[in-house]
Amino acid sequence: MKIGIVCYPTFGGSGVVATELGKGLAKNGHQIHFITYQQPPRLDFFNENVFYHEVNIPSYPLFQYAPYESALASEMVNVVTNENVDLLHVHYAIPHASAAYMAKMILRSQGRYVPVVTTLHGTDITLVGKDASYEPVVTFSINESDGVTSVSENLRQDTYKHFNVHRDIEVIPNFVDLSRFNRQQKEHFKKAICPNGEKLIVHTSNFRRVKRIDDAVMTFYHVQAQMPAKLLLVGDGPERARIERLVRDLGIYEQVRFLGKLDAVEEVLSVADLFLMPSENESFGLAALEAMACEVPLISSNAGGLPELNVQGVTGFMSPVGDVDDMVKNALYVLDDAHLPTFKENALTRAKEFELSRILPLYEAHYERVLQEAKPLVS
Ligand code: GMT
Repeated sequence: MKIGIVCYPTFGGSGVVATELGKGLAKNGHQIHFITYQQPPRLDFFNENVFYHEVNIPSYPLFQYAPYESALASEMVNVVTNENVDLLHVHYAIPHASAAYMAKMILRSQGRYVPVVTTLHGTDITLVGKDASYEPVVTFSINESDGVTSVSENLRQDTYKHFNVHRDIEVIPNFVDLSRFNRQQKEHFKKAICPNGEKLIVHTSNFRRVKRIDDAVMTFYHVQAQMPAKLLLVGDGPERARIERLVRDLGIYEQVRFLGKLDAVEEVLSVADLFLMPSENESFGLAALEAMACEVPLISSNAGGLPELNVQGVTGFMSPVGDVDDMVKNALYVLDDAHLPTFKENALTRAKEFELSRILPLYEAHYERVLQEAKPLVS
C-alpha cells in the first residue's frame, strides 16, 4: 500500500505516533510518504520505503498569517498524483483533516479518488478543537473522513460529547517499539546524576499548562524531603520559565535538572525509578507508556485516557487531578525498596500489551476496511 502520512514534525505525541507508525509500516513493506513542514525528529533512519515531502509555505507581505492549510492541501494533491498514493492518513485534526478534505475534493475534480483516515490525538478534541473558532471545521472534517481513529476510549467518548459527530470511531491505542525502549544499561549515567544512590524521578512533556508541571515539582519537593531523590525534567515549552522559578523558590534547584528537548529520551528513562504525569487532561499518555517500556512505574492523575494505561496499585497509582498529597503518598510507597522491583516489572509487562507489533496490524486492517468500504464520490 502507498500511504501519505501528515503530522506535526515535533516531539509532541501525535508526531511521534505518526512517525513511529510510518516507520513500522515501511518495515512491513508499505511505501510511506511523510508530508510535513519539517523533518520529524524521530524520522532518523534510512529505509527504502520511506519518502519525505516538505510543505513549502511561501511568504508574502500581505499575509499576516501564512495560509499553511492551503500549502499543505496542495502538497497532498501533488504527492498523491505524482506518487500514486492509495490513502492519506492525517494525525491531529487541526488543520490536517480539513486540508485533507480539500485535497480529496481537488483530486476528485481530477477524476482521482483517495480516501482519508483521521487520527484524533487529544487536544485537537479536548482543548483546541472544541473552541468555537475551530469547532465547525473540526466537526465537518471528522464526519467527512473515510476512517476515524482515536487513541483511547475516553477520547472517543469526548469526541461524541463535544462534537456533532455521527460516525464510527475506532479506538487504536498508542504503541511502543520495545526494541528501542527496552531498558538499556546506562548505570554510569545514573551514577553521575545520583552519586549517592538517590531515587531518580522523571517527567517529560511539552511544558504546557495542561501538563500541570507544578504538581510534578511539588510532588518531588515533598518526596525528597523524606527520601534522597533527584528530578529530571525533559522537554521544553511555554511553562519552562515559570517552572524554573518555582524550583528556585522552593530551594531545590540542586536536585532538579532541566534537560530540554532530548532525542534519546530512552537513555534517561532507562535509569529512572518513577515517572510523573499529573496532567489536567491526557488522552492516552504516550510519554508514560515509553517510561513503562523502560520498566518505570507511573504516578499520574486519573484524567482522560490514563486509566486505560495505568493500572491502579499494579503499574503505579492514579490520583484525582491536583491531589499532590495523594501523589506524594503513592510515590513514597512505590519508591520503597520493598515495593519498587515489583512495580518496575509490572510496568514493563503492561507496556508489552502496547507493543508496536500488536497495534500496527490494527492500523493496517483499518486501512484495508476504508479502502474496501469507501465509495469513490461521483460528481
Ligand atoms: O497535546 C499534547 O500534549 C501533545 C499531543 C500531540 O498531539 O502531540 O499529545 C496527545 O497525543 C498523544 C499521542 O496520541 C497522546 O499520548 C497524549 O496523551 C495527547 N496529549 C493530551 O491529550 C494532552
